[in-house]
Amino acid sequence: MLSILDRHAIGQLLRTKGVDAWGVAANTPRLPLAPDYAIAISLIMRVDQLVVRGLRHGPTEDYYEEYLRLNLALDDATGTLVDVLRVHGHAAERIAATGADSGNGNQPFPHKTAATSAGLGWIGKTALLVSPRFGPAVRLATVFTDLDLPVGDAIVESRCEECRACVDACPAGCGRDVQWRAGMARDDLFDAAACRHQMTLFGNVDAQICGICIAACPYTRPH
Ligand code: B12
Repeated sequence: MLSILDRHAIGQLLRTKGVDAWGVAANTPRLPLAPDYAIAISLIMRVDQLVVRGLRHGPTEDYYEEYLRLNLALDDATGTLVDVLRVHGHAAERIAATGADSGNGNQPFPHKTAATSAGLGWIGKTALLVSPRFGPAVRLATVFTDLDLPVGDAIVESRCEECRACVDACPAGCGRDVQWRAGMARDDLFDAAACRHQMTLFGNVDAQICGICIAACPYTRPH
């Protein structure tokens, strides 16, 4: 049991849970679709690099396994963090890695909103969170709480500049080659319906996933 719950203690806890990066965002004023807590903690787990390399032409079984593994690991990390926050007398609620169980009807809180607001990255040209350390090869989850923590500097615009690697790689042409700014409507950036349809076309994996845009990003490659 952690005796003092501060940024350092939370960092230690999250490391033991396999979290690769995390940050804190202010949730006042309330972020779109967010529950009513002052603080959002954004968690990142990196997708295995070897698995990402196999994604250049479409999804693989290995990627699907990794996707499931990361969703479970993220949900374990957020579940533990919520438990620890509550034991210390704080209100806390987690948003699951995937699915629509945020308590906001059918629309989940978008994890990317907390991640950019915490300064963990920006939104790229195919609407993914691009971490400067890991590229878009990450999965995300979020915990909301009333614990007072120092917040990160929000990133409010894209750093992709002229790069259009993900736009050119996408077989469905989902990216519109637009530079993201915080608050921009997703449709101005990205065609989610075309992405969703494309994911039904891959016959080799029994799941609706893709990942070509993740593999295409120069930030994904090890440097
Ligand atoms: C529904 C869904 C889909 C749908 C729709 C995609 C979409 N972009 O909306 C479909 C089925 C098409 C899809 C596809 C994929 N998805 Co998906 N999906 C989700 C899910 C469950 C909900 C997303 C949603 O509906 N959001 C509503 C829209 C409006 O928001 P958004 O586009 O997600 O995010 C916007 C806001 O965050 C806003 N924003 C960002 N910063 C800020 C700051 C401020 C202040 C404001 C106001 C707004 C703002 O800009 C973002 C971009 O438009 C999330 C999990 C979650 N709860 O976030 C995963 C999630 C977005 N998916 C993810 C992934 C990886 C994928 C796929 C690669 C599939 C795969 N695993 O193979 C593809 C690629 C899609 C792509 N290039 O964007 C990851 C993204 C990781 C990352 N690096 O960004 C998520 C976060 C899951 C996770 N736990 O990691 N997905």
